[in-house]
Amino acid sequence: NLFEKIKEDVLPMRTLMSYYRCAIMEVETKFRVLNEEFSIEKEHNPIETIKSRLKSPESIIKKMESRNLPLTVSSIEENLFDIAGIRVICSFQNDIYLMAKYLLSQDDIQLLEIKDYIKQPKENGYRSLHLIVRVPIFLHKEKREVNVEVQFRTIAMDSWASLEHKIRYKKELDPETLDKISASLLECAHLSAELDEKMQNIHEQIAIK
Ligand code: 0O2
Repeated sequence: NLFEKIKEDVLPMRTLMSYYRCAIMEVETKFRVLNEEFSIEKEHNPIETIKSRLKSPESIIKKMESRNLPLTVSSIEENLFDIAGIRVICSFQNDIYLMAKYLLSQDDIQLLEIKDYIKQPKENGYRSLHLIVRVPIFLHKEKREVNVEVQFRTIAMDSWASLEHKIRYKKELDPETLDKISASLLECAHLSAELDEKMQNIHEQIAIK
């Protein structure tokens, strides 16, 4: 059991992971509610899919070790902000900002950090809107605030990121091939940004007011 590497009883770590699972449920529900409301009021589903993931014990330990942080439950809780991750795949780019705005306007949500890789894409072409939020979970004896990372992407941004992610872990590629692939990926990122913009424009033209 990997959790045994953590210098405490295994139970506190299991409990912490369970808090993150609960926080994922809370935030997912918030998005489902918003999508439901929009589908009735605006006849439009801003959210295509919601994908959630809990960071694996292997990745938690790897990240803590790479940062030379102590492997304790409290240090994990204080230093890692992406243990609970939610990816919201939106139909259009405007929906991303709308969903982010409505999430952040809820009075139980606290914003810790925002990274807008749509307005300022990463050098490799990566686009996405990242938020770190704190959300309360209600347990039988207490209320706990839990950190959740939310990544908003369009379908085009998401398929680009999945492909790039796969390539990043292909260690057997030689540097020359990797350079060519990276250049080609960057071109794809530009094309996908153009596609998102054009689709957004068409949607605005046909939108039911
Ligand atoms: P996984 O497996 O998705 O969890 P940090 O999270 O603190 O280590 P940073 O750079 O401060 O790193 O966070 P940032 O920029 O918010 O990015 C974190 C997550 O965004 C990554 O998590 C990816 O999910 C995604 N991401 C960021 N940049 C890229 C990119 O260039 N390509 C792809 N495909 N995804 C990216 P993890 O932990 O790397 O991976």
